[in-house]
Amino acid sequence: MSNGTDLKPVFVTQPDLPSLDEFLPYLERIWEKKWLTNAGEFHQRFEVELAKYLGVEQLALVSNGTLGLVIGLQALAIAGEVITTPYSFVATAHSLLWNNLEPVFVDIDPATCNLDPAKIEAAITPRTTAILPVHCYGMPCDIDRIQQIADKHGLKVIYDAAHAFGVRVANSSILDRGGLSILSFHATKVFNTFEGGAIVCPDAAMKQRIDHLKNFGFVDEVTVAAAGINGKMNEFQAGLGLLQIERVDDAIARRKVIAEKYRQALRDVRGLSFLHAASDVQQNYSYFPIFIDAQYPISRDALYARLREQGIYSRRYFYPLISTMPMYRGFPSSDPANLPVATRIAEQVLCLPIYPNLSDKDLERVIGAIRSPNT
Ligand code: T4K
Repeated sequence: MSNGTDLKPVFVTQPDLPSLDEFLPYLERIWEKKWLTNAGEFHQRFEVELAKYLGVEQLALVSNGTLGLVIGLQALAIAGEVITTPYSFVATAHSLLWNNLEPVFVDIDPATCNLDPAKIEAAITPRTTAILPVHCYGMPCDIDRIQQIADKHGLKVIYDAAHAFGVRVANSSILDRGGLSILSFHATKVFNTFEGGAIVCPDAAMKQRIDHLKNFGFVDEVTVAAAGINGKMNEFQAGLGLLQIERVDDAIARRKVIAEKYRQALRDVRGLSFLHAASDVQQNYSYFPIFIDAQYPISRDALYARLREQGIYSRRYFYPLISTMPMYRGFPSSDPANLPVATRIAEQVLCLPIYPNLSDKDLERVIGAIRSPNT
């Protein structure tokens, strides 16, 4: 990609991968056994080892996070209206449309960029059956308050935890809260298997239901229990996943160094602000969003363009808001007057490059470009 400079492009993220030498034995084993997918040996091992790593009881691997959401909603038999956030990647709301469900958008809390629990109850109607919150940027939602509201109104909770790999609060995983949590292992995520994902389940019965749903509904060779889909993870992905478990702690540690460097170097810049995690949150540093207000010398979009000219490809996650997209803007809850915080934050956010291989030199270059946007 040409960026008008001789410098190597710096993307918002870059996948963390083992060496080819490390992956070769996995490939050789797949070629030798000729068992490529459908609950192969790597798939079985990866499910067990990943659950252990994450500190959860049960999980079902899936081919990507989006299908994880679609299948999770089916597994919980969600119907009617679902309360969710407009401030996310489109897959969150798309999973509702793929299940013929109506999204009801509720505004976010500016301190976390997650669903604002104080605004959820006003959006509940007799047709509401579930809440689909997102742990945006891996910042934990207010899980306890959301659960209280859900219990009071008899609603299910399904977390989009695509950004929340390994996130813990008070030393306990956030992934086994609510009914189900869906992870993404897409190339751009903290933990990647090229494409991939997992559904964290509360018990073996739910895992079995999901295992059927992700395999066309097959219970055995001749019994199809549900109109399932093909959401299976293959052996290539699972083998890579096994290897990635060994690497992810180091990857998160390097991300933490980068995040702290950004905070340190940018904290005195007028017009910039950051999110702050509570002290008991063990973060994964999956994204580094900054928020740009009128006190910064140039607008958010001007900074985005200025960085691109210098080969720095930051991203405006999550602009535009899902509720403004053509397939969503007709829903009553999509009215911007209903979503003032999300509307403002979407205009202010810029996610900076953060990934283990980001060199100190490139990091300094990004920091310099933000500190002096007019040079
Ligand atoms: N829920 C939430 C909250 C999500 O954020 C996502 C996905 C999902 C659900 C769905 O999960 P999956 O079905 O994807 O498992 C990216 C990702 O494609 C998407 O997975 C992710 N969220 C979203 C936040 O970001 P794009 O359209 O921004 O990706 P793209 O291709 O522009 O990549 C961004 C940058 O990453 C590139 O500029 C360069 C770098 N990159 C990307 C790829 C694909 C690489 O260096 N190598 C690569 O292979 O959506």
